[in-house]
Amino acid sequence: MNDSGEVSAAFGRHYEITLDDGRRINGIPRAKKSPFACGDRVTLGPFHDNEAQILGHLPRSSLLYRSDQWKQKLIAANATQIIIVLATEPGFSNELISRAWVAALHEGMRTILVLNKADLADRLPAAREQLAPYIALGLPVVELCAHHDVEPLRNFLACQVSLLIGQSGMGKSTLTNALIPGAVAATREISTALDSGKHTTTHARLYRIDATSALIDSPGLQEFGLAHLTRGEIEDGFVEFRPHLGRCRFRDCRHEQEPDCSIKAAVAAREINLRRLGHFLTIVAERDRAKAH
Ligand SMILES: Nc1nc2c(ncn2[C@@H]2O[C@H](COP(=O)(O)OP(=O)(O)OP(=O)(O)O)[C@@H](O)[C@H]2O)c(=O)[nH]1
Ligand SMILES: [Mg+2]
Ligand SMILES: [Zn+2]
Repeated sequence: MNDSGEVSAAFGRHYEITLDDGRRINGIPRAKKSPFACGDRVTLGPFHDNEAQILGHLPRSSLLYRSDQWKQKLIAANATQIIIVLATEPGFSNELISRAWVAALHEGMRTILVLNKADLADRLPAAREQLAPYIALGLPVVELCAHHDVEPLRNFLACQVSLLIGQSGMGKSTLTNALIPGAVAATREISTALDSGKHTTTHARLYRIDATSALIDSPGLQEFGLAHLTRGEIEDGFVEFRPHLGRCRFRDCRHEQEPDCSIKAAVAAREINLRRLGHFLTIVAERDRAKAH
């Protein structure tokens, strides 16, 4: 039987594999294109020193990725939930929350929001207000300060493979270091302060907590293209649309300018947030442009 292991870090062209006995080796994909992601269970060829070829991956329970018209970027495999990390400062994008949530729903993953940097008290009310539409839709929001107390999040990690995801500078790596004993993920303090526009984390890394739970820290992202999803799949990701779907006058209604559109009626009745409809229309339009190429 071949050796197997788990991808614990994805560097693009090569991977760190943690073997079942805890040893770490360097995994090299056979093809130039490397179709593996952090969290993948992989089978390995013979070892040479500390290196082995990756023969393939086992079936995945989930695969989170983003894509535009040119390429797709794997984020993590086998994660059971995403934790979208937001902060009182710098500002965050609601559209990115909607996009990540759509992607997670499509993969059958749970979504949790963390509002970090709660210590910046003067920014807290505005951030809370910005999150109100998501709270109304039932997404759990955990407010905390990664520098002082991460306990509010710990209960959410049990028996889950959790992926920390979000824009750069929100505090994903700071959270990781606080949650995982011995973790030394680089945070903004350690990387050069001059490079303020740069992402501090450059590759995804998985930290095993125990046999059934793990935490994945990932690089900050600005974009979350969903070109790989169909229009219907994107629609499914807007949970508040569900009671209204199939009730528009036209079966192929795009919920734009059509008459008797039940989604627009729901917006007028304040049952659907206008901004969320905006996110939906933007994502679908972008996806259609990508497919047209
Ligand atoms: N005031 C305050 N600052 C925080 C808190 N958590 C993190 N920070 C700071 O926010 C900055 C960014 O933190 P990182 O953990 O590097 O952010 P990241 O999300 O991992 O960023 P990328 O790796 O670039 O995606 C650092 O200067 C942290 O010290 C917090 O709870 N309160
Ligand atoms: Mg980081
Ligand atoms: Zn409609």
